[in-house]
Amino acid sequence: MNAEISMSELKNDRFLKALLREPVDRTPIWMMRQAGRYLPEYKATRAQAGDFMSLCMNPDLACEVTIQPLERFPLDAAILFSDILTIPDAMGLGLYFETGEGPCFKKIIRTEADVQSLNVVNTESDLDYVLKAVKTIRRELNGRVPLIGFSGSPWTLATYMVEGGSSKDFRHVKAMMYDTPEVMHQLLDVLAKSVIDYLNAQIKAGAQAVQIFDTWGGSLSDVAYREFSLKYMQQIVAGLIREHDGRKVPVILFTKGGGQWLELMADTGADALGLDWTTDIGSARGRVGNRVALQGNMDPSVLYASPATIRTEVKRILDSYGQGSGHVFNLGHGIHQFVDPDHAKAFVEAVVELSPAYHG
Ligand code: 1CP
Repeated sequence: MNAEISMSELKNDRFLKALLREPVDRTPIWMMRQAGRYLPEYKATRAQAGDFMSLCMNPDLACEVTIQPLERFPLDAAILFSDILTIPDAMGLGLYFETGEGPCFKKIIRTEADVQSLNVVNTESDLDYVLKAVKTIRRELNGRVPLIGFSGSPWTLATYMVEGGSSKDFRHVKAMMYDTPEVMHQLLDVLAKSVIDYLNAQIKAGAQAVQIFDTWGGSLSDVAYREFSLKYMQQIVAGLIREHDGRKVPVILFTKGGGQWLELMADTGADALGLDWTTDIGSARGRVGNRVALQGNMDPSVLYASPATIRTEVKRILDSYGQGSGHVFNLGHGIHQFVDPDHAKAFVEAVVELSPAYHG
């Protein structure tokens, strides 16, 4: 009974259908980092919150910024406003953001003793602000579009925890991985357990699909990717709730720079794979198309070009994927902060206008 009520409540489900490769009237679209600094209204709400973490921890304001891009563009999904680094923060690392710089941690993880000193995360209490945001957003969306929950992959989270913030060369985390692989595995194991718990809690709170962001998996060698990133994402996929409230909860895996591992990623049992722009989506479909849906994959920098060029590139990607369901349009990575919102609009509208020809 519950199931029927929530299914009928969803007014636009083409995103969930495409992830399961079910027929749709047109290709659904959302944008990675669709709530963010390219939107003046986001900057205003963030200023009102004081800083980035206060924005994440305030469910009403987090809800407000989640919905902002939906008010501007005809998007087919909302993504929870939060960050992947909430888990390391809950483990006791003390996350903070210096203005104009990336994320930083007060405590850094480098040794076995450091790994053992990590707090065991209790999602319901330590990350309850995230679950409250999920519930608030679901209520406010009122079935308009589905809500995506997310987490970082264990490897990607580990890069920030060991480096102490963003990194270009991953020197400390890679030294740890090569010199003391057993310590690296201990860390990844704790992270994988926390991610499973965290995503399942988001699903129970109302997330209708989940995405695992493996932003830095592409920095690894082939062998290292399998052992230190893929293996843990596979554990996570196996541990997730796959059906809730009478509907499947699709899982999307996104490894940036992961084009060479698509078959292995499909083997994890995920429903969909996120593609960055370096892989041709048509070839990717040829390799894995019967097993998973594909999400992507326009180069975010195309949004710096004119609306006419953006439209041409959208058409090229739709042609490359070809006829039929199983494609969720997106950027190959997050939208850049200096993009003109009118160009983002031209992008979304091009997908809405051009994609019906590829269905039905
Ligand atoms: O100044 C600000 O307002 C902070 C900028 C910002 C934003 C808008 C950060 C700090 N996080 C976020 C929100 C966010 N982060 C979302 C929800 C917004 C949406 O999609 O609409 C999501 C899904 C993330 C995920 C995230 N955080 C990832 C994975 C996705 C990706 O882009 O690869 C990563 C790597 C992070 C870490 C992080 N948090 C913030 C920044 C600037 C970064 C990246 C730092 C780096 O490049 O190393």
